[in-house]
Amino acid sequence: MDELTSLAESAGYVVVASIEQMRRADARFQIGRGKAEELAKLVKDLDAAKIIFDNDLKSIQSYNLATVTGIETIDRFQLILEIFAKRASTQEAKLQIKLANLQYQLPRVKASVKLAKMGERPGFLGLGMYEVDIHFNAIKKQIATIRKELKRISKQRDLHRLRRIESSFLHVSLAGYTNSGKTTLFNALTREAKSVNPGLFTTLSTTTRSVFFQDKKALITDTVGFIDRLPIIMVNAFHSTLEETTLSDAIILIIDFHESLEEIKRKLLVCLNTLKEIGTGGIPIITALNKIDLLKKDEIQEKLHSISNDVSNPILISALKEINLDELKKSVATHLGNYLKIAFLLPLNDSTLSFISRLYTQVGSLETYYTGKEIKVVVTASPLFMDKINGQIKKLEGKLLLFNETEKDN
Ligand SMILES: Nc1nc2c(ncn2[C@@H]2O[C@H](COP(=O)(O)OP(=O)(O)OP(=O)(O)O)[C@@H](O)[C@H]2O)c(=O)[nH]1
Ligand SMILES: [Mg+2]
Repeated sequence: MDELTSLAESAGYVVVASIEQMRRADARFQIGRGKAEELAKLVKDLDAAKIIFDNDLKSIQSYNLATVTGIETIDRFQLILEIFAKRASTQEAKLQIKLANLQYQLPRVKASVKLAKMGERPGFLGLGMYEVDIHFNAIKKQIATIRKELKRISKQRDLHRLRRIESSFLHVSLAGYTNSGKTTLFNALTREAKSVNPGLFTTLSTTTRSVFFQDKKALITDTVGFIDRLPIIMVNAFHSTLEETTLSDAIILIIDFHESLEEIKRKLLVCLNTLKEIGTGGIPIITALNKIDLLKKDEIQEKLHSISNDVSNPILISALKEINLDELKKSVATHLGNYLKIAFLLPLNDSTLSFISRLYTQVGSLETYYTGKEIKVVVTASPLFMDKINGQIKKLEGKLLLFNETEKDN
């Protein structure tokens, strides 16, 4: 219920009351008939404008609840959709949300068609049976169009990604529950000023910048946060965004360590499961326990002890106060593959010069020494990229130098 409150506030609502009931779901109202009437009275007394259910509502249930209480009733999924719709800034995110929304509507329209056919509920949104069919087909058509458009955008992204894989850099992704501090850490590491907010789902699209993890320059990506019980439609809609994470060399998993132990464990599990679901097996995960500036020393130790079975070698940090970030960088660096350093001689000509100027933009470090007819190049890059450089050296009729040789010469 606390999380539902946070979600509601992130969507811009002011929560005036909250009620709970333990029982088997009622087919008509989700809650019991008596509770529904109690709810109606509460709505009237408090002059509330909307009811938000934590449980999923069937369309007939929200319809019945609206009839009894006189105001609109939505469920957690619709609430998350509202937040996403509000925050979406890129065209892709907007389309992803539209798709999730339409997919949510589709089976509900079907139910309404069924109701209309049984004559229980004439029409849907004031539509007749025939119009409901038209409505249903229109939604299906829209879904197909959006899918196509998203595919086109994702193809562009693939190209982008391919270029990134082809570049010599290592990649680090930030992952974690929504509001854990991913963007704050991203900003601290990159000296960026991306929007940070106490609300949930501030970040919906991905941003990539370069950062040094000790001597290893890597690209770091900030992206959308995870949440418990995110419906599969939503996960699918954001698939391509989350996919970025599956292509990284290391993942920094950020946990809000200021929360209760119960919440820490719950969210940790959600994150690890989500990571598994999107297919990050084999990628090293470095766990950063964030917001330690809000905790006392003995509190930290106590909590650390309680989760020692759940995470190995966590790093305690404060992204906001920039505490222990060097320690975190060190840990990431040890998990990242090693860059290699090679040196080679190339004949000085136009092809060589254009190769070198391209190389400048692709590698972490590049030094050149001119020696009359030849040019000596010393490069640091990922092992995969070295193979490609080797190919080019052969093509340009250059010569690979043993590394010791270059050091002596220098
Ligand atoms: N005290 C404290 N607050 C922090 C720290 N790191 C982040 N915060 C706060 O936590 C809130 C969420 O931070 P964000 O960086 O937006 O979190 P996020 O994980 O990117 O969240 P979403 O993009 O919404 O999923 C903000 O109010 C931050 O100021 C920290 O180390 N200490
Ligand atoms: Mg963020």
